[in-house]
Amino acid sequence: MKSRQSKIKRHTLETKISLRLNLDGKGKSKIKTGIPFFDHMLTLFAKHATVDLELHCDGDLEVDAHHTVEDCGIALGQAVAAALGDKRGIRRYGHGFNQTQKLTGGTPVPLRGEAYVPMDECLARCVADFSGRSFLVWRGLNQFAQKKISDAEKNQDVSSAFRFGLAREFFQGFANEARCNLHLELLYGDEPHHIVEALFKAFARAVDAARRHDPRIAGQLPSTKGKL
Ligand SMILES: [Mn+2]
Repeated sequence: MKSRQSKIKRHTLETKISLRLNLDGKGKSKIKTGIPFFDHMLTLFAKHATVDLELHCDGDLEVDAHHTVEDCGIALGQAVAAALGDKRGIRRYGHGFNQTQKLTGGTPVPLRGEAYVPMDECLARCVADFSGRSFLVWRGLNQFAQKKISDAEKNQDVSSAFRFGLAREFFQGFANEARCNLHLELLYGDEPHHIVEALFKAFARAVDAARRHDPRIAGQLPSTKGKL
């Protein structure tokens, strides 16, 4: 089966993004967004989703990180949608639970679709459905919402800025453009770097599970509607 690839160029007055994605890659990446913490998140997304990702963003960081983070989410969503193509033969859902399944030949194979990811004291869950409909559910981070933070917290490190709002902008942009249903939940956790990293890793694992081909439904759409 040939690998599913896409290329996105997205230029606005706020950001200039070029992105190449191989959905059937090996986890290699080359990321440069101008925000080292965000590079770290996208690098581990490629690694844990086992996709190849090249992303370069020249954004208006003199304003702040907002446009860069949101627009990279948009571009990645567009790239995933383009690479998935007509979605024939894919599993479609990234599971949020452990499951065993009988694949062709009758051998029970544990799915790698469990998208609960721990990160020290944190546990994050992501469940995705590349349904053609956009919806983001964002739970468990209300106590970390922008409106609740103190001035001291506003001036913490970059991972704090992500925890207090930027990460949500990324995932909203992704869900809109990949036309997927994305449920992200922080079950518990405290340290900002860990929280954001656990969310990105859970997201990666859910995408990994959902984009895979299931040999039992080769060539078929995973939907009773006839369209996804
Ligand atoms: Mn880290």
